[in-house]
Amino acid sequence: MTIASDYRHASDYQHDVASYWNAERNPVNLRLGDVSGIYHHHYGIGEVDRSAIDAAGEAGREEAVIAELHRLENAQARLLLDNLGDLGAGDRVLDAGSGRGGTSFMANTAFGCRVDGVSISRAQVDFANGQAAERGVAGEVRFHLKNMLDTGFEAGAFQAVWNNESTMYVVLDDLFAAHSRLLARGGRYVTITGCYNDVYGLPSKAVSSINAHYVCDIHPRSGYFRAMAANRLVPVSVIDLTAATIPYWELRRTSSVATGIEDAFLEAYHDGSFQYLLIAADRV
Ligand code: SAH
Ligand code: GPP
Ligand code: MG
Repeated sequence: MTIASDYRHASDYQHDVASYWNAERNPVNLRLGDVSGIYHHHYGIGEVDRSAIDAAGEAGREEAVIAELHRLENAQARLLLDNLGDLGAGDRVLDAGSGRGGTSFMANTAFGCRVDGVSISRAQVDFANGQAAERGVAGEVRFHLKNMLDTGFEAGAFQAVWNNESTMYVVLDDLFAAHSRLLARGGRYVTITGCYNDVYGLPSKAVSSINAHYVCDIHPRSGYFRAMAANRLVPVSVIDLTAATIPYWELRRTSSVATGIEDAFLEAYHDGSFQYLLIAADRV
């Protein structure tokens, strides 16, 4: 498969991002997904439940840690969904940068709504559509190989749009212009994202290592609010999840599925150069 034939209008950078995700098979994502059949590419929030890990004993520790990391990643997606507002079976929602589809399936289960997910990676789109068929929801949850900056979907067609850890791959002004066009008036936008802290200054060494690791470009916190204001998106809640995500990283750091990026996240969160935020906004 050539990425270029899939993706004629992508920039060279977007080809690199697609290559990363087409090749990605990290146990930290696949083994966690295997726990319940919901596959995520985002991090976790909440306190670690030590009781399940301790009860498992030495022989069961590895599996118990993996199940616990998965539970914390599910909790992250649950919080995002809780901020989408009242949605029902008649609504249509967009998962922008949908990965292997985990948050999309959770949204469909929670609200009965129709979900469109878009990813720049052919392998991810195929994986997620396979999951939709297996789960018997292919008529309601569909994944598309599309650039989230240029989906071609009809203007105003979506009651809600979210980015779960996918804003750091695009220019925010372009992203929010696209979302503003797709959202119905009164619709809701939610992102959970890592951003660098304007008070620290520019990206720290640890933030720069995270960028290099994932081929992404973490934005400053202020960039979100500026680009939202310019695109008819009015913040209704902002939650600093930094303290809530640290236990996930501490547990992951000592687990069998650590990838080596854990210390950069912990350093960046502890030195104040980086923050994990949820931002919800209304399309006015
Ligand atoms: N939201 C998912 C996946 C996050 S990983 C989850 O929470 O599990 C980041 C995702 O952004 C990947 O699926 C990647 O393919 C996607 N992505 C990056 N740039 C993109 C673009 N320009 N258009 C669409 N998807 C993009
Ligand atoms: C995806 O998670 C990582 C990102 C979308 C990019 C960086 C996110 C920030 C908040 C900065 P993953 O689950 O694929 O990563 P890993 O393989 O490390 O678990
Ligand atoms: Mg992961």
